[in-house]
Amino acid sequence: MVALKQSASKVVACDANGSPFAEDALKGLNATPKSIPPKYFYDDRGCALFESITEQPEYYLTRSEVGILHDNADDIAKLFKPASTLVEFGSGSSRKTRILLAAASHITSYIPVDICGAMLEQEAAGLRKEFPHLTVSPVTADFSAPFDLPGDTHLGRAGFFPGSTIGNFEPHEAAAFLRHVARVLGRGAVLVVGVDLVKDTQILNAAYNDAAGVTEAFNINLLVRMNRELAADFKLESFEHHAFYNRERQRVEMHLASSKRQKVRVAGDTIDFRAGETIHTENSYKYSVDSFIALARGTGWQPLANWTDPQRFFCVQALTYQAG
Ligand code: AVI
Repeated sequence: MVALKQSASKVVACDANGSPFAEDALKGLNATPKSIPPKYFYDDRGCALFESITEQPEYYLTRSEVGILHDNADDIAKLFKPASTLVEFGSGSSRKTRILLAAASHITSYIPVDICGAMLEQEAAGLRKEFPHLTVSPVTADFSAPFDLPGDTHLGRAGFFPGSTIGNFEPHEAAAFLRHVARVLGRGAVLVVGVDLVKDTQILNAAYNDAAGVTEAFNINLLVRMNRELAADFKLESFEHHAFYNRERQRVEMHLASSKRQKVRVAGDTIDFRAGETIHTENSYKYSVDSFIALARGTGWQPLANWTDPQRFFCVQALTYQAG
């Protein structure tokens, strides 16, 4: 389905020939306009750069969401049924989950789902020590594709999808993802989801153009990765990081712009670039509280509550699924 971040997970390393990465890159680079799915940002270096982005002063998203979770953890915890199972879609380091688990001791089972099995096991071991009453059952899987929940989780199921990763889906893909979550969790489920909000263009542009150049390095790392894994010969100095808010589409777009006319070899193919032509590498959709609720309602989820930070930069939404 969609170009997803897969949290801090690492995309499996690929050979240049016939690999999903080679196939997706060539498909995108031979299309007009050119694009590459953003899931390919997240090799080891990309994961580390993303962690660093979340610490940049301009990147308000993580700070705002963590603040909201801290300030409202008790209210969020009240929405979970006794002996609930919490399923996290794309758990990464489970940092934000710890805030919920600490406030909700009646969550007795936690299922982190992530494509990166090694990180899952490491995090699971830490969580078992920190929360001895908690059964931690990691599932190594692509969280946007069907997967089976382990164990007996019928008592109460809750989902957690923080980080505004939902914003990296096209809106119709976000709707498909919410339907998928409903299928995984079932009737009566609660879903807590982090959503970045529409705001002043300058604040959005700054968040994706931090002064330290970390987001730029994150974007350029896609070329580094293609050079290494797809036998490509991108000259890094002839591509520029472009990130800007597209007000009409309510999304921040990231591109890599070719500063000149050039040819690049990628996985045995030759790709022509015009001067100024870009590779579209990511969309990050921004919602209003109400537009996200409308999207969720359209997929059968009903709003239970929502919380924003004092600046109304970010929103944590709680939804329930009673249909089906
Ligand atoms: C993972 N995702 C929500 C981030 C975002 O803000 O769209 C990825 C990112 N791209 C550039 N900076 C951060």
